[in-house]
Amino acid sequence: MLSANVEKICREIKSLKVQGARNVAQAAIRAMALQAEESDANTIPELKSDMLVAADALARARPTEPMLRNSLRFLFVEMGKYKAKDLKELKAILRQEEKALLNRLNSNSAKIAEFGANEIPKNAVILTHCHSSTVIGVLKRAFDLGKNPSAICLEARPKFQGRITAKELSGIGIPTTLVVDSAVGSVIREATMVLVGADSVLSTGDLINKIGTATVAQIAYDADVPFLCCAELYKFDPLTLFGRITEIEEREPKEVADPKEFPKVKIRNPAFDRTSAKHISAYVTEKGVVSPQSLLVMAMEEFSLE
Ligand code: RUB
Repeated sequence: MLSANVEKICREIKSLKVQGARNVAQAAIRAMALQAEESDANTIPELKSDMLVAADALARARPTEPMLRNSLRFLFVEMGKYKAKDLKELKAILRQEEKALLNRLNSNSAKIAEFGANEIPKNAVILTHCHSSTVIGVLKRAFDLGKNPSAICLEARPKFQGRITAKELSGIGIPTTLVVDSAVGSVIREATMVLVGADSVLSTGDLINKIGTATVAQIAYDADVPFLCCAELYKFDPLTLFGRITEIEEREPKEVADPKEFPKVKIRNPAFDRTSAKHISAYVTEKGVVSPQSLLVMAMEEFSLE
């Protein structure tokens, strides 16, 4: 049975109270440990079945998030390596694996921050879209290294996550400008480079990220402004190697406008879009800065698919 706390975390992920691929994956990893603690299972098979129910509910909370699915899969693979003698031992193993995985994600994030900051020239103007904790980490590191970056944030309609980015960056001390999404064409030539995060990276090297990212990339490409995506390998969706079509999450129309005010209008709210690899200058990963084509090779190693 799903624990009440895990149900709450699923609701928070669905409602975007917890947002951004990394934050969602971290919340899901913690939720799995909570499920184990709060389960009323009496046997190991019962507990494992509860864990599967929790994993399924968490994965469904945001369908466009391979980092979430890869993290859950990793926990099950690790759990399968041990032969726990009783429930107490299995729960202890889970707690240990939860901590190990969270530490690993933090260490990946620090490596991306280092590699990304190296790519940023002094006094650069970085244009960014939506809210990516990974991009914030890169900019903070560049700031700490004395590179004096400044930022232009697109606000990311309809949920305005770009405003969170603007608040966080200005809070660090980075000079920050906030503009509406449709201003991207007007400000792109003021930018030294574009940095965005990733929800999913496909076997083609294409990127799935917040709606509007594909347009930003196209505009950056036409203006000759480098477009970099900061993403750890856990964002790679291995199922796309086998022909899986990435499902783009369609969220509630009311996030865009009140349907009662538009009775004869169909309101749509696709949350993400697909940026072609040809518009992506490079991916900044925990293993270094690579072309979209090389990312596949590294991801295959990571997932032992070679
Ligand atoms: C957030 C978004 C972010 C990625 C990467 O969308 O598109 O760019 O999730 O974030 P939403 P991070 O607000 O709909 O979740 O780098 O923190 O993983």
